[in-house]
Amino acid sequence: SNLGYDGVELNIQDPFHVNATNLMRIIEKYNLSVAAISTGLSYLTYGYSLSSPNEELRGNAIKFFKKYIELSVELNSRKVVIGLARGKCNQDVDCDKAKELLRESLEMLNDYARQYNVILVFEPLNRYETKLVNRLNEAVELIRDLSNVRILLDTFHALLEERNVYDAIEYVGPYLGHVHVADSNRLAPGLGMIDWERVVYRLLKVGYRGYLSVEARTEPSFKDMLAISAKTLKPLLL
Ligand code: LER
Ligand code: MN
Repeated sequence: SNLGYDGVELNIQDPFHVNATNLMRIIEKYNLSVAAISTGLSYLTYGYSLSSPNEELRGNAIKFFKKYIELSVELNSRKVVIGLARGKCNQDVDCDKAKELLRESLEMLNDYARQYNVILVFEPLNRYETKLVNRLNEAVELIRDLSNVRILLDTFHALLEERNVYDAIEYVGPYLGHVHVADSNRLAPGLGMIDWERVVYRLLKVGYRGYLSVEARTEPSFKDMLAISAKTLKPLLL
């Protein structure tokens, strides 16, 4: 908060083991809000994925996401990220089948999110992290008829997968629910090749008024990364 941030995105491994009241007290003490809850650690730690062919793992992923949705209300965020927890596909797990299962899970969670007035934000990830939904148009196809699922655009992933990150913002504008920012090398915005003035211009053009959630490598240090990101982005937002 000293560096000028308004919020924090929380990466929560297990939503059943969080003291929301305590957490909220700490966050408010620093005058911050919860920008979103990210969920990838649940997949990395327990293997729970929304597209898993293993019913038990998929069922646990759904249980976790229902709890993430409830937690996002308690933390006054109402935004839950679906990134790595969508799962993966490869030679063993057929991509079309995985996509079908993912879609089923999304429909179920969409209904649950609607009851709680929460938005799920689905994040296309680059091909080196998963083969299951890399591009924005694929993601839009998947979620366009779901009332409570929107797209999370991560500038780093978009740079690797889209023809042009600036046009991509404009394309996804009508579905945009959240934004992760990192530069072309995943360092802090300002330390790579992305033109941040153009990014912000397009975001404003499509009417995006949400958070720019910094998700960059903590180099040269966590604090420096945050300071550099703020120095690059804040002047563009005033
Ligand atoms: C999550 O938001 C993300 O961008 C992934 O690259 C994490 O592995
Ligand atoms: Mn991201």
